[in-house]
Amino acid sequence: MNERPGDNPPAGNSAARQAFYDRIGTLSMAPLWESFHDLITPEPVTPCVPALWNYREVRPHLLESGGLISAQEAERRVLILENPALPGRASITHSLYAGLQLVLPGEVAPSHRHSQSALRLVIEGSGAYTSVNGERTLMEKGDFIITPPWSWHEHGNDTGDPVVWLDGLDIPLVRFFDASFVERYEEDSFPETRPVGDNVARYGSNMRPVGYEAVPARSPMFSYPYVRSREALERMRRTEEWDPHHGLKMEFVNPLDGGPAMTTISTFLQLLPKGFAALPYRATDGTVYTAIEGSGETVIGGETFAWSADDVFVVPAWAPHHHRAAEDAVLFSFSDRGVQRKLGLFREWKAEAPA
Ligand code: 1HN
Repeated sequence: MNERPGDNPPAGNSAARQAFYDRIGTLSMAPLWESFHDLITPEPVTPCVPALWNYREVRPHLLESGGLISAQEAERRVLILENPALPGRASITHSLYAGLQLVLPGEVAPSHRHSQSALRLVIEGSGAYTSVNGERTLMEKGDFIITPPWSWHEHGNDTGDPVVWLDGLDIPLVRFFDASFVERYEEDSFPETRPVGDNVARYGSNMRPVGYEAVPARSPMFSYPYVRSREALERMRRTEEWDPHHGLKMEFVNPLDGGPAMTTISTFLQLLPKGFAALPYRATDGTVYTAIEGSGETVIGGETFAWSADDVFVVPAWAPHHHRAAEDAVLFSFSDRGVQRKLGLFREWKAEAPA
C-alpha cells in the first residue's frame, strides 16, 4: 500500500525508513532527524578527556629522541602530546595542538613559515634562541614567545645544554578551515635584521614608536619574558584579592589593542598561593596548563591530577575543575577562548562560595 502525503506515517517503521535512507544515501543525502539530538546538545559534549604528562616521566623519552633524529632532519624534533581520546589527530583539545620540542647544543631547527600560529613556553635550558622574521629572542625558563602566522622562524641552541619547550599551535583549527600553507626558507637561517629583543624594547614598555602603524590582528610583541610577568603577579598579590576560582590570573595581551596576544590562542598566567583551594569552574574552552613553579593538584570532572613544575595537563571543554596549591604555584595556560569570544560562543560557569 502506498503512503500518500498527508497521511500520518507509521512511527518506528524501521525497515522502510532504512531502505529510504539507503536510497537517499546514494544521492549524498541523509535524514537530519536521526542525528538531530547529537548535533545540538543541551550542553557541550567533547570527545576529549582530561590527561596529565609528568615531565620527569616524559623527559627521558624526549632526550632519547635526540639520539634518533637531528633537529635538522626532523625539521622540528617534537613529541606531540595527544589527547588520549584523539590518537593520531595531533590534538590536545579539539582545536589546539601541544608538543614538547627538544633542541640539542649546536643544533638549528631550520627556518620556515606557515599559516599556523605557535606559542613557546620555555621549560628547560637557558640562552637558546628562537628567531621571528630575523629577530632573535633568547629563551629563559617560563618565557612565553609567539610565532605569528606566516612569519619566518627558526630555533637554535648555542649553549652547552639541551633546551626544551612546550609548543602550542592552532593546527586543528587551521585544519578545520582547510587553510594551511607552509614554505621552507632556501637556507637554514633567515638573515638577522634586528637586534636581540628589539620587540620588547620597542613595544614592551607601554609605548610605541611615533608613526608606528599597527598591523591588524597582530601583536608587535612576540616575547613575554617570565621575569616581567612573574614580577607583575608578585607585586599584585600584595594588594589584589584572590579570585576564588582562579587565584590571581592574568591574560597576555597585544599592547596595541588590549586584545589577546594571539588571535587564535588565548594565553594566561596565574598565581596560586600556598594552601589555596579554588572553587569549581567550567568554561567552553578546553585548556592546556603547564606548571612553571610549585606544585598542587587539579580535580577535573572528579578525577584528581597531581602536578608539579614542568608538568602539562589538559582540561576538556566544559569539564568542572578546581585547582589546589600545595605551595606557591604558577600556571601558564592556553585555549581557544579568544576565538570563541569573537564568534559569540564562549560561556563559563562558576561555583558559588558555600554559605
Ligand atoms: C612548527 O613549525 C614548530 O616552528 C613546532 O617550532 C611544532 C608542529 C606542527 C607543525 C609545525 C616550530 C610544529 C610546527
